[in-house]
Amino acid sequence: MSNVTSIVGAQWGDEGKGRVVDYLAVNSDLVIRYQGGDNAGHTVINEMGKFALHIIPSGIFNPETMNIVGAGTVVNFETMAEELDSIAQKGVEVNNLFIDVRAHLIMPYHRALDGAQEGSKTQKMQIGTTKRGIGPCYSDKATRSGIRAADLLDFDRLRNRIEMALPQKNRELAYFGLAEYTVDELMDLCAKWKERFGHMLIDTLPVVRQAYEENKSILLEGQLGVMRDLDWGIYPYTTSSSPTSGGAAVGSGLGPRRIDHVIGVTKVYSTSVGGGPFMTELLDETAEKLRAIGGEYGATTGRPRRCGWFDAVAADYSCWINGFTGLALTKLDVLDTFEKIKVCTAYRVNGEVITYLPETALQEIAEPIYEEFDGWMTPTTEARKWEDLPPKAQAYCKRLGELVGCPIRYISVGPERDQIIIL
Ligand code: 2SA
Ligand code: MG
Repeated sequence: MSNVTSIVGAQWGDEGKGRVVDYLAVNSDLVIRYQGGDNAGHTVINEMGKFALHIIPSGIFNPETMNIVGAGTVVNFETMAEELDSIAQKGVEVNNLFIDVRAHLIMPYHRALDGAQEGSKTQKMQIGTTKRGIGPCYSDKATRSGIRAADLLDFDRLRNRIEMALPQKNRELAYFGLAEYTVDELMDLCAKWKERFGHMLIDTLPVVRQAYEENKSILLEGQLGVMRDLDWGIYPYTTSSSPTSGGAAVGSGLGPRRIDHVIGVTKVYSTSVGGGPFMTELLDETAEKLRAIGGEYGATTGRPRRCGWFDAVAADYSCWINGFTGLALTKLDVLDTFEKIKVCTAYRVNGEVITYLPETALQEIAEPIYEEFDGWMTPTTEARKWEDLPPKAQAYCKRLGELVGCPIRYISVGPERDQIIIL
């Protein structure tokens, strides 16, 4: 029996996927990061230390696990080199890492253009990107002018690709008053990348297929969440790829029917970083308390995250889009000192009460309608099984599961690897 599990962010990103993947990776043969780039910030704390992973799959800490940066990703070799060095310095073996030759390369012009495009927008229109060049790189992928990892393996082809793509990129850079690039300069950079990463570039599909056929345990690791999905998120305030379980199939090379479990990871409150509607956002001292206790700052950019109550309408939408088979609730302990806790169960839009998630424009004017809970006012960080949780915390978790319509499989009560309850 195969065992393929896809780990998906059920909210706006930063749900704590890193800690869930880190936990599950211990028993996985293969971890595949299926989309996105170094915009992600997966915080993992284990016996080797505290890490913020950006592009490297969270299975890297387990020497037995093979880690793949999948075909659906966009890779910046500059930041990947820094990331690899920083985790290697803490004693983590980084030999078990491979990158699919189909992955697209984030070129220096992508990063420059990301910042410039954002900078040219009015504040209201700004997406609040991480300025890592994600959007511009996926744009080039879509227009078929991208440079792929495979191109590094054939320098004649690489030169042709760069010669084809660069004139247009330079026109865009010039439009924003930015420095242009020469073909030779980019070829030199690519030569440097090839030297460092060439041995990791492989066609991962035969490996993935063999692992599947040998009934290995495979984990598909997404980044961000459904609400930042290019198709189903709060467009245009989305990322440029598909964090959903559908994206997991596409980006990893495992057809949808081969995915056995889809775990939706969600905090027991909400956070969002970047622009766009966020219905349950709080702008008062409750938000500050959530931010302070939850450490809600961007793991990549350090930006303070917007904070609010759990949005069950958005989570239900997320469950439908992804077909969750189980939920992982994270950061339950963050609510340990809240006397009252709220959950959004409907919205009021133009005077009408709705219980489904509308499109972006209506989200902008949707007002949350809340159900209120008494807090448990007891530390939960030491709980290791369901029975250890205070009854009010149990009631809260149960209600979240009911509202989302999905069984709860995991509850995390702290950042350490063992601070997790399995149901
Ligand atoms: P991009 O850079 O083009 O993908 O940005 C598009 C939108 O997606 C949001 N986004 C994120 N949201 C949450 N977490 C992210 N990763 C980092 C973290 C973010 C950070 O883990 O904390 O450090 O600031 C992430 N990456 C992108 C982004 O805010 C845009 O709204
Ligand atoms: Mg994150």
